[in-house]
Amino acid sequence: MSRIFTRRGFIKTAAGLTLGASGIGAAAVLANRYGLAPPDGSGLFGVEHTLTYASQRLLLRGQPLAREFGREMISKNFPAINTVLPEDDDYRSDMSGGFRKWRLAIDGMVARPMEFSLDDLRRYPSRTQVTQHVCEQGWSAIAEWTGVPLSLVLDAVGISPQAKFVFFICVDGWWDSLDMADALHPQTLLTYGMNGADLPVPHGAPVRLRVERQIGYKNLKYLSSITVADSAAEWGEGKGSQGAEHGYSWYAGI
Ligand SMILES: Nc1nc2c(c(=O)[nH]1)N[C@H]1C(S)=C(S)[C@@H](COP(=O)(O)O)O[C@H]1N2
Ligand SMILES: [Mo]
Repeated sequence: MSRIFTRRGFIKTAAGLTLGASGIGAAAVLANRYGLAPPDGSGLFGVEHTLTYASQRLLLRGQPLAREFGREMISKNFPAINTVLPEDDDYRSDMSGGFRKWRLAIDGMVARPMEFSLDDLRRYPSRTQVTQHVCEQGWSAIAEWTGVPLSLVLDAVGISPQAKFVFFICVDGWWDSLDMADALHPQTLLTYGMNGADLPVPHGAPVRLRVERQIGYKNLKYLSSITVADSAAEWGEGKGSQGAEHGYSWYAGI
């Protein structure tokens, strides 16, 4: 008996020492084992990204909602930044035609790859939410967003149980991804309406992503296709987003 206890004590102490000495490395290993490692979790800022992501994911396990506001809080001036009109010729001609030709393809690890027109998306139950957009460049603004919860569309195409990421590609070449927790979060919308009107072109028409618990740059504008995947390795440098290749954190929770 006592030998077993001693042995347990030894294991505990050893584990404690290891954690003390290289707690950060051990945390990264644990995060990996429990699926809490972000795609940009290696390299110079990898440990920091992993710790942020893993702790946010544990804290937010119950999928709490981001704060919503009353309509009276809607900002009079909501800036439009970066791309405000994609250069793509097809986009521009489609824009003149009221986006009748626009299609959102969803493929990858899904049972039924599909293409959705704007009308197709509008036929799904919609959600409207007044939320605050926070840009990493130091401004924030509140708007009302209307769209179809991404989870409904992912249900329609039937995502594989192995799916880990949802990748988004935009007309202007931006691309990024979400983990399944954010992809299936009830406030994550394929957004076609802003402040009671059609989503304006400078804000990403015809359809943009709203992902309310992450910072501005994750809210992709001008969506053109979506791919469901079980790994980020095949995408660019494997860090999960274009931004992560330029030093922005893949996971940007707020
Ligand atoms: N496709 C695409 N998505 C994008 C951007 C962009 O330039 N292109 N800019 C990002 C950034 S940094 C922010 S803050 C918001 C800006 O959205 P807004 O122009 O509607 O304010 O969109 C994000 N999504
Ligand atoms: Mo931003």
